Amino acid sequence: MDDRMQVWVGDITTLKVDAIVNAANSQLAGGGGVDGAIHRAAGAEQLQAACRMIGGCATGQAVITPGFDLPAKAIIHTVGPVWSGGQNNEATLLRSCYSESMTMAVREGFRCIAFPAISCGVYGYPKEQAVAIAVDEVERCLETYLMFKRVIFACFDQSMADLYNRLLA
Ligand code: AR6
Repeated sequence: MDDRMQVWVGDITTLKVDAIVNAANSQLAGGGGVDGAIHRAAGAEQLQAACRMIGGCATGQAVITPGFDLPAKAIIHTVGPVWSGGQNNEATLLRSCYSESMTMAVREGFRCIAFPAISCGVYGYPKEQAVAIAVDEVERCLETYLMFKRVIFACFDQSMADLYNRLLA
């Protein structure tokens, strides 16, 4: 496994990295979960204004805003698929969230970014499957993007971190 991938347990909004990735909704309207935490920590009004300027983001795509009050320079907002049984292109769309976010980071010259477990909360993606896609796709991107120093999988709890650690071991 590529040792540039790391697992970390805690609140992603505290990370001083080039960019943190947000598990957003397609309206970029803010919400609960990690999205809510990011909006609060970045400064809800200013982040919402930036999101309104962009307008929206399709599932599997990524857009970028400044990090505002966050320690991170930028926020890459990506929209994960809602799990609806697995026959509705969920895996391809989730994979795309990771590759589009990595591509966006490279375009910005970023070297260090952090991902939450996209779609693993409200959107109901089976966690083991989601984690396998996350690790596989990030590893694939890192093979191409040699300039990356670190990709952090930020987990809210230890049980999620265990799923990543099992794959990265
Ligand atoms: N730091 C790191 N991880 C977190 C944090 C945090 N501060 N808070 C939650 N998580 P979710 P989704 C974890 O529901 O499933 C929102 O309302 C959480 O434990 O945030 O992609 C949006 O607006 C879980 O493992 O995102 C969308 O409508 C993971 O982050 C919708 O939820 C993702 O859970 C997106 O749903």
